[in-house]
Amino acid sequence: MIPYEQAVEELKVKLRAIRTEFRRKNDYSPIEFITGRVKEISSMLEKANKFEIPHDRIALELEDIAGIRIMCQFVDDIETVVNILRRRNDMKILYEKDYITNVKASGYRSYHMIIQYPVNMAGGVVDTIAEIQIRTLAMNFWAVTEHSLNYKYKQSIPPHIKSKLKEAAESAYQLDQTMLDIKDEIKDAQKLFEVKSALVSAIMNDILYLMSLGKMQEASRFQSQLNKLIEYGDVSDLNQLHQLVKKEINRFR
Ligand code: 0O2
Ligand code: 0O2
Repeated sequence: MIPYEQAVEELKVKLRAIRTEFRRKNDYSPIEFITGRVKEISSMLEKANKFEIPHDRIALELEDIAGIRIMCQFVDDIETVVNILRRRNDMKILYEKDYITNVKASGYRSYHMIIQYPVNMAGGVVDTIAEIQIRTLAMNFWAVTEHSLNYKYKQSIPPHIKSKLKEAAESAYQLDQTMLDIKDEIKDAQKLFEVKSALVSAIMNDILYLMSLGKMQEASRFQSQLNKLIEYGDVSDLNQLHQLVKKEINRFR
């Protein structure tokens, strides 16, 4: 399992870096969060038995031993993420499955990319296969819930629960559509939050610098102004305070 564990760990780090990159630029990130796992042995054996895969061929035929899940806030973020992944040169996309256009009979929606990912082991490069599932938070909520019911009922969920689940899948899809309608509004609010928190960090850094110059009184005055603005101020108030702190630093430098 070592190459698969390595693949999952590397992919999580690399894909989380995409989110960090967007956020550092105070930009909206199409990725909300990422999880990853190596398939449980019991789950591998169950799948091998279902598809009559001989145990010595499991590593070759099961494509989701290494699994990565990327969660997005909005349906159209999925396409953005897919395009980002298609452009990467550290993985090779073998094929894609679009269960968003082609909803599964269960109600399952998600976009899957099966990739080949090389892992550098002590003895050389090992090509692993991994499955990347890309879905919205609503699709994920539904899939995780349905998955646990499948586990409980050993794949045969009673018909009345099955039909409730299909209804819930449609509601989740409707929720995604409604959220898409107000996406710009939500994105603006989130961007504003990023800009404000970047400004607060910059002011805090400058206040600490003033302290390091021994200007405790000035620093404490700015600190109490900042405390008020964190609660009630807007971006322009914070900008003004930032300019004042910088001016003060220049005076003492
Ligand atoms: P942050 O800053 O919260 O994004 P590991 O690599 O060991 O750290 P592992 O074992 O894969 O991570 O953890 P897990 O439980 O799969 O979760 C991975 C990340 O997804 C964690 O964040 C969780 O906080 C985040 N996460 C899980 N569920 C949700 C959810 O429902 N909503 C949101 N927004 N995040 C969730 P990080 O990467 O540790 O840091
Ligand atoms: P786990 O526990 O998530 O690892 P299949 O023919 O559907 O049995 P196949 O051909 O390998 O499976 O590929 P598919 O359909 O793309 O499914 C791969 C994975 O997608 C599944 O892994 C699930 O994680 C997810 N998935 C597919 N269909 C459903 C569904 O109806 N409900 C939920 N909740 N998840 C689904 P595993 O192996 O089932 O399990």
